[in-house]
Amino acid sequence: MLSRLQISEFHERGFLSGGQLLDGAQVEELLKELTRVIEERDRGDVKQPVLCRNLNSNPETPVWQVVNVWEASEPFRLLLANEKIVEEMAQLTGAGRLKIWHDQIQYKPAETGGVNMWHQDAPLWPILAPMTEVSAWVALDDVDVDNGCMSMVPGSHLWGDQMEFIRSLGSYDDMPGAFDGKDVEIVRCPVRTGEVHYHHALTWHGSHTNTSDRPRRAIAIHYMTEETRFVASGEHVMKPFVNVEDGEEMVGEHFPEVWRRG
Ligand SMILES: O=C(O)CCC(=O)C(=O)O
Repeated sequence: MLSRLQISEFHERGFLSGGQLLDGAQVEELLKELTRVIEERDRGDVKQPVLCRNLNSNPETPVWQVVNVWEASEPFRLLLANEKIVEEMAQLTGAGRLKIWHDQIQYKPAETGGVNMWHQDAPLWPILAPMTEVSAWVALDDVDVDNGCMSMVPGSHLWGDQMEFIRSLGSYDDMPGAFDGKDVEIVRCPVRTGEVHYHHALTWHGSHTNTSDRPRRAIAIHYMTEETRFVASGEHVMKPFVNVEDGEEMVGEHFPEVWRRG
């Protein structure tokens, strides 16, 4: 349960540390499951996530991206409806109902993990409207400056869709100190193993390289509320799973409801 102060901090800054969520045994179980899902990714006889791929062409230094691991793993499915997350997500969004848009494992291997370039989530999700989703990002390792923690720009969720400008940045280090007359402050966001961190779908964020000798594994769970509608003109890896018409509420077996008020 978040305090009033934490909720107003989120509305002001566009992100918030939610504190401890999982104990060591729960994290161990999820890490084991992640390893299993990756190892079994080519098997036809076990449930698969929507996407499980190595983004790096060198198999010795993989960068794993797994989308909807919950569809392949019961412990990850249970995490979506974790009592603390959904209660706090309801506080942050004011939702009457919460549904899963999708989840995504972010696994930066030791020493070789690359950059996740600055972005806003919502403009990369053009099949959803309005741009009000909130994500819960759960660390499965201690994530800090050395192994590629996320950075956030406070207040940027109030500046609208600015992906055209963000895309114009040449590299991760090119973020300027000001944009459109506003200060651009970069806040590093370390998150310890088993802790949760929240961010708004319009908050500018990204993460730098992992040059440490430790892996950096985390799962981002992206939540929708009852106000989220399908926009048929957009494209996204989850679009083939949508079974509603343009403008209708996003519902369906691939977008499970995990919380309802009352
Ligand atoms: O884990 C990262 O580096 C970035 C995650 C992210 O972009 C997100 O959760 O929206």
